[in-house]
Amino acid sequence: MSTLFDLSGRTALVTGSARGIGFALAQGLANAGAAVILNGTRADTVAEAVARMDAQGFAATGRAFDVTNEHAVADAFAQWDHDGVHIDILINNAGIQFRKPLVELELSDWQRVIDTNLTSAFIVSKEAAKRMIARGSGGKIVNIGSLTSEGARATVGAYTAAKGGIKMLTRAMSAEWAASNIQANAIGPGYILTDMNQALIENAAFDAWVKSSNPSQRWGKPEELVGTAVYLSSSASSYVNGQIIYVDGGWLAVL
Ligand code: GCO
Repeated sequence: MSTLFDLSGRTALVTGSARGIGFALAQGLANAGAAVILNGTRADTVAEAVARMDAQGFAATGRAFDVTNEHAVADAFAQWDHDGVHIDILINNAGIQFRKPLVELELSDWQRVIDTNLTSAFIVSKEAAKRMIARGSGGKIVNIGSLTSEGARATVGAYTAAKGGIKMLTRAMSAEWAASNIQANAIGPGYILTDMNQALIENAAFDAWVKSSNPSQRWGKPEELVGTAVYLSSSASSYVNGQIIYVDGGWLAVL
């Protein structure tokens, strides 16, 4: 049973992993034995995160690049090719939130959210999958969705469209890549205690809504997503494809 979830000998790239959910997932995959590559847009925050991982005894490296820029992504993979680094597990976690009613939303803000939360998963997964297929080694792709992959909330329209797209892009990846032994799945976090949600956490009415809307009656913690991420990154999910697993305290299960 222990080998079923063992990630030893595998290399995992986690996008947007200098903090928050991404950093928690990076820690969890490293704890399961993976050699983890952290990513973010800023070299200083990536370096700080790598240092934190090192201090915990985890095998981690980092590479700062913009996951919305196909040339930057191609350059990153070319460097890994040169260094003999093979990405076996890709966690597409990079994401931003931008809260504004649709009628007030600038196209530039819409595009930035779509690019970061959805298009980046296409760009990075394309480079990773091309190599997994060429190596004949298969691989794991785990996309990070949201409750908004299923339902909408006012003022987060661009985010909702992107996360809905993540659910269907995950299925599209399965349709094309499952035959190459690549399992593409998604995790749909509920409301998690992260910096991105700080304004919501501090809003008494929103906090009460979150706690009354899920039967666990609380916010989730980033580390509570790790088990599902390790499962979907491991041999334990070798026949699971195109799924989105909601880690939401039961939110979507109840009326
Ligand atoms: C919001 C939040 C949500 C959560 C999460 C819920 O403004 O409603 O940011 O989007 O982050 O995605 O699953």
